[in-house]
Amino acid sequence: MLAFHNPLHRGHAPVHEFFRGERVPCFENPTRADYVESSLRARGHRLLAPDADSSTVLGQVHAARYLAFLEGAWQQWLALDTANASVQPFPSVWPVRTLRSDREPDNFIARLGLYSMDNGTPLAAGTWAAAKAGADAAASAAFRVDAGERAVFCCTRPPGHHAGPDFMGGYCFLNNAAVAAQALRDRGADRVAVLDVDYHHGNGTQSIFYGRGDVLFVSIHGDPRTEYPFYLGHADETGEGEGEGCNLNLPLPAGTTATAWFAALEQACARIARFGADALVVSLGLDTFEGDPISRFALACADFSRLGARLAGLKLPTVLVLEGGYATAELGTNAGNVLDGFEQA
Ligand code: OKP
Ligand code: ZN
Repeated sequence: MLAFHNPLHRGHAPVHEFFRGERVPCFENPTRADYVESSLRARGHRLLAPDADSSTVLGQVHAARYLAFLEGAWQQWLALDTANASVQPFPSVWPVRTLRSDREPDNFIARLGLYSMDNGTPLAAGTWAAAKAGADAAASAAFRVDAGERAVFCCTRPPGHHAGPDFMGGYCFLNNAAVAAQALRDRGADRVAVLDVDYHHGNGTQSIFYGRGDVLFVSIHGDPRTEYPFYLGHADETGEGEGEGCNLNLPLPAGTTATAWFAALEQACARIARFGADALVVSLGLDTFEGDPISRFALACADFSRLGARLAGLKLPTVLVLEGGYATAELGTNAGNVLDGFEQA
């Protein structure tokens, strides 16, 4: 399968995140992409550098003031203190209910809170460049599929599906799946389906398309009553306005194993078929794997081949975008199994 990699992903390498009050090494780190890339090369897949500029599409899925903040954030952090080059900024205050989010404070940390949903999404020197190159990879994949390629994989990090119209969160900055879906719409697909199979609900993608009837969002994920992102992803979220009925959440309890998970996948596929999509974008999180250190489903390596085959069965031009997956040593195997399962179906 043709794949785009992200030549700048390594510049996004924050050192630590918070976990139960302690600082721990980042789960979302550059070795993830290394494992996936080397597995794909070993299995004979082609890896190209992005050849499209996602700027226009980014302006359609994210707010201009959020993009401007993200692009300049590291420089503004350094401007506070040159010693900040080796320190990670974290938000410490957020505009929750009753507080105003329409005005940007001057204070950098206050603006970081305005544009963040959590304190688990650290910035590094190369974050903007990495996230932008990842969005370029997603746009490149969409353009290839529009030009007739059956399926294209986007092997990129940081992930994107928690990033909403105007905020970062859950290790995500720019919503790569939304970029791919919007790029497909711009190139003439009348209806696009986004299927999110990451363990965590893709709150950002849902929010970006919630009021739209031209993009269906379907997600299978850990029940937000117990799992991140907690505040979105329930079954009663069905879309609004033009988008009413074009959002389907299939939350499953922690501990779910293959039988129940693939039953939910059948429901998802039935909804996508009924929608009459012209193209499919898959938010391919691999953290449903039984060995994942921060997730609680139990798919085995072989289940990812079955997933790939089922996705191919939808018979739609398909962009697959890497999201989560933190059992790094097995990440290459699981990504490769999806791609090979897809191609051998
Ligand atoms: C991103 B993706 C523990 C951090 C957990 C949230 C998980 C983000 C998952 N301090 N952070 O959907 O795989
Ligand atoms: Zn995830």
